[in-house]
Amino acid sequence: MNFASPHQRFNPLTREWVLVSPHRARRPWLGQVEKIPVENIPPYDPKCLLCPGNTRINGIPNPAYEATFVFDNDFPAVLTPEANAADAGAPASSAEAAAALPPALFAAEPVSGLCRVVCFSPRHDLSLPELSQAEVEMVARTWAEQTVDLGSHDFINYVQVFENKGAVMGCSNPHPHSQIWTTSSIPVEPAKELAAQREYLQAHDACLLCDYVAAERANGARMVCANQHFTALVPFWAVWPFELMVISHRHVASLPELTPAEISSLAEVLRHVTAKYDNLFEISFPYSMGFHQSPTDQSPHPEWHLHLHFYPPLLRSATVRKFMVGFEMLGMPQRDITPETAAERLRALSERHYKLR
Ligand code: H2U
Ligand code: ZN
Repeated sequence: MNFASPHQRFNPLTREWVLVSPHRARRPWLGQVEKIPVENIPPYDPKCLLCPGNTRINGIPNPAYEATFVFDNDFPAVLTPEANAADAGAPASSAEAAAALPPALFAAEPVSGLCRVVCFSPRHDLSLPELSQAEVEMVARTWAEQTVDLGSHDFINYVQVFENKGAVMGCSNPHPHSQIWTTSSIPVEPAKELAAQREYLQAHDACLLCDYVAAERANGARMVCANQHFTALVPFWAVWPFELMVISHRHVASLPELTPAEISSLAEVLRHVTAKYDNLFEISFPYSMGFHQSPTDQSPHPEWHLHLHFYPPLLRSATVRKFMVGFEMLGMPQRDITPETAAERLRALSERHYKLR
C-alpha cells in the first residue's frame, strides 16, 4: 500500500471510509478567505451574555462566578418529558395529520433531554490553552460531575459534552464555554461507535480503542503528544486536515471514572493540544470538539472506551478552510494532506502558547 497515491482508509469506529489524495495538497486556492479572529478581546465585556454579573437573554443575571459556571441553556434543543407531554395537547400539525404514511419511510419518535452551558472561566478573553492547569482541571471535573448529574435522570441515555469554538464554527461569543446536550435517544455518531466497539469486542475479545492506541503508540507516525494517562494523535482515518483524537490509556468508559491523577493528565493534554493548534497559524484556532463516553442507559458498557474528537475546519492557513462539499456530500469525505503529515506538523509545534512566550 503506497500512501503517496490516492487511497481510501477505514474508520473502525464509524465503519466509514475516507478518500486520501496526497498529491492534491498543492492545488491553488482562489476561493473563500476567512477573517482572522479578533485578537484584542477584553477580559470583561459588558455586552457578553456569559460574563459574570451580566444578564442573559431571558433576563436571568449570571452570578459573580469565579471559576466554572453551569446554567440551563435558555434555548435548549430538547425538552424534558414533562414539557413534551404538555405540548402533546396541542392540535396536530398538518404534517402529523397525514397519519397513514408508511412508518418504514416516515419514521419519527419523541426525544427528550436537557441542555446546559458550562463557562470555563469568568475571564471573557481566555481560551483553554491560556487557562492555568488548575483551571482546566476544574473544567474537566465540572464535565465529569455534570455527566453524573445529568446521566442520573432515567430519561437521559446519552450525555454529549462539546465545545464549539470560533466564528468559522458558528460560535459568535469568544467567552470560553462548552455545551452539554443530553438525550433520551443515543445520537447518530455515538450510536455508530457503540455498534462498532461492541462488535469488535465480540470478534476479538479485546477493546477497539485499547488495541488502537497501543498500536499507534508503538508506531509513532501519527502521535502528537502524550502523558502518563492520555495520548493525542491524528487518527489514521482522519477526515479534517488537523483532526485529533485524545484517548485514555486506561480502559475507562466515561469521565466520572477518571481518577484525580487522570483528570489532571486530561487537563494537561487539553492545554497542550489546544496550544499547538493556536501555535499552528498563530491565531485562536477554531474547532468543534467533544467527548464520546458510554451511554447512561443503565446497561453495562464493557465495549466503550473514553475518547474525544477535535474537528478543526482550517486547512492551510488562518484564512483557508476545508469545505465538505461536492464529492464529499455526494460520495465520501476526502482529504489532501495525509494524517501523517498533519501529525508531524502538530508534533513539531511547541506546547507553550505563543501569547504566553
Ligand atoms: P455557542 O456559542 O457555542 O452556540 O453557545 C452558546 C449557547 O449559550 C447557545 O446554545 C446559550 C445558547 O442557546 N445561551 C443561553 O442559554 N443564554 C444566553 O443568554 C446566551 C446564550
Ligand atoms: Zn464574556
